Amino acid sequence: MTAFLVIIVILLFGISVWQMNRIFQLAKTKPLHHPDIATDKDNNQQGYLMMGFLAFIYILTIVSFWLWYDTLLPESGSEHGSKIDNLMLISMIIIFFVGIVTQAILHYFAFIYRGNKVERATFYADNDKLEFIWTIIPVIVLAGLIIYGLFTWTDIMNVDKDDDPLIVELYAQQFNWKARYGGNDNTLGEANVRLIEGVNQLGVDPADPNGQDDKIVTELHLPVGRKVLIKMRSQDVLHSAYMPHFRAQMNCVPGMITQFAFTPTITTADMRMNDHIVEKVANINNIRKDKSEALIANGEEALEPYEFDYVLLCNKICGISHYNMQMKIIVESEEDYKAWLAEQPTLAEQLSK
Ligand SMILES: [Cu+2]
Repeated sequence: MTAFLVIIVILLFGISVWQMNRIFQLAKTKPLHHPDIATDKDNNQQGYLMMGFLAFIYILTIVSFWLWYDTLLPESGSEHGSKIDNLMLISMIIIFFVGIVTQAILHYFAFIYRGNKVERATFYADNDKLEFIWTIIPVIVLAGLIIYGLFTWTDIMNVDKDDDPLIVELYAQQFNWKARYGGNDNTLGEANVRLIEGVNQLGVDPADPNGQDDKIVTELHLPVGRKVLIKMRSQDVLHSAYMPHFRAQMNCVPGMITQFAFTPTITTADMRMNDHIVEKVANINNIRKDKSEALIANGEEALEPYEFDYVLLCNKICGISHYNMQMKIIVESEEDYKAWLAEQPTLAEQLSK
């Protein structure tokens, strides 16, 4: 693979040197009938190629939507998610509308005003009215989008203390996640990387009474319908806690605590029955089935069938195993959540072992 890439790079470098040489040759003044001077036939050909390219990018866009539309995320599993989805949808509609119209105009003008031997281009310095129009329209549209985005952002990021959110810490390290619950008092004990020792892998201060009942786990369980305030720390490098199904993402920065709050609205069990998810899972399992057949033919074990789960991923390229830095998230009823949490040992219990 590396050798292949090296060959490609050398080849492209050679082509660019050759092309640059051609540009220098063309830049030299030549007599009117020199073969390097474009004829009407060349201009026509370039003009039609422009229109052909316009058709190509439109067809490519339509085919991409057709083939990969179903790889988009399913319905959001959090309360604020629909606001992000709306913001995204409106931005995309504007981008696509502007893109489609300006590309059409750009290519059409290149085609209709392609060079020919008899006509000369008009020298046209400027037009204040036109420039005013194409400046003011983007200003208004962009200002509208930015203001709408800022309102959405503050709406999502403001945590109302009266909501009594469940406090959970997400702790990032190369290359795994750990979660820490505040225990019965829903308060996390102070922590610092300098206090990491033995089983106390998150550096929770043993002298802080709030930390005694903290619970450290490797799977995130959340009760449906309750706001959760996630506090993030990183042990080593920049990571990013990314929960695509909840439309939530926040950087984890060594030396500081960042936070994000959201309310899960759909349990894992309900999400598994969502039509879009059912279709995705079936698709993945079809691919797995084909792979399994190849594996069995090689005398290896077949792949397990895939089942949907919410997932926490790392969205910052943080090192060699970044791609595998993930944690399962389970959204369940309040009772199931409480039963699960009761089974987890507290930090005091872990430390005394
Ligand atoms: Cu990471």
